[in-house]
Amino acid sequence: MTTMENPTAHGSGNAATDKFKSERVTSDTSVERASAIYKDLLGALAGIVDKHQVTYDEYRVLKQWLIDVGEYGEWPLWLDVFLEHEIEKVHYNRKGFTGTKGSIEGPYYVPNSPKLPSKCTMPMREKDKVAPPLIFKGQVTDLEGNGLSDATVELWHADEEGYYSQFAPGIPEWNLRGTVEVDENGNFEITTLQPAPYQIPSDGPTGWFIKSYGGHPWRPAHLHLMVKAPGKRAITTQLYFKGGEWVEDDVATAVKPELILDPQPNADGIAEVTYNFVLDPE
Ligand code: MBD
Ligand code: FE
Repeated sequence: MTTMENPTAHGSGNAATDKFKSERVTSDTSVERASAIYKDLLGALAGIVDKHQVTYDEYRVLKQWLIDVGEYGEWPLWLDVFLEHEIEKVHYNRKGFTGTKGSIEGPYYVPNSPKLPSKCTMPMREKDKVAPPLIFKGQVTDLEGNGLSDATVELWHADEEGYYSQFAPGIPEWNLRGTVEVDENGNFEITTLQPAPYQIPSDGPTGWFIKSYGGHPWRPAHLHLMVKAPGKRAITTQLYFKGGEWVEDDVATAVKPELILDPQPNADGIAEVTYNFVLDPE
């Protein structure tokens, strides 16, 4: 974990890279499949170089930038912003899901967050409460609508400044992270904060990349979720807010219309929304 005074691209990037590296990943890809993928990958690159008559200066800038992305630890960030949504789409279609739609995990998930009861308040600091509260409730069910009593709803999101605990300095380890254990009918009621739009750090190579093509670095305000139950396919998803800034133009291309919430004030004037999760069988 990186310890630094101020949040920087370097700091959050390296924290995300360290987190990812802590688990060595593998895939059972065959030699034949690897060969076919590499051939198409290199063919696509060759086609781009030829189509745009890429110069030696541009090639050297690319080489420098690739080195910088690694040194800033920003591969998890860049890949999850610009590529993960395509992987998620293929995953969703190949598996034939019919339950709740998924979305990208992003670089800031941490497993094993503290368990919370079905009716709970997310761990937060006094200062986080400048953001308006949000009551987020619902039920986890199977495809037939039966409540799943053993389900868990893992929730993580940024604070009012757009920082995620464990990826920016000075935030309690599990701030705005928790694993909610639903009640005997699969219900949960979580009090948290309304997140703000998220800006990709602009002081690192992912930010430079966005600037170089005249793009914007924003994601709409979002909640990250992982919903699991024994014998069911786990889903990783995100929820957004109707009418929110950048909902129509997410830099990470991760918004789906089925994932947009429309909270309304309850009797106490607190924004409240119900969203039910439907899990496919394994
Ligand atoms: C995020 O918070 C996020 O969700 C993604 C996908 C990329 C960068 C930051
Ligand atoms: Fe996020």
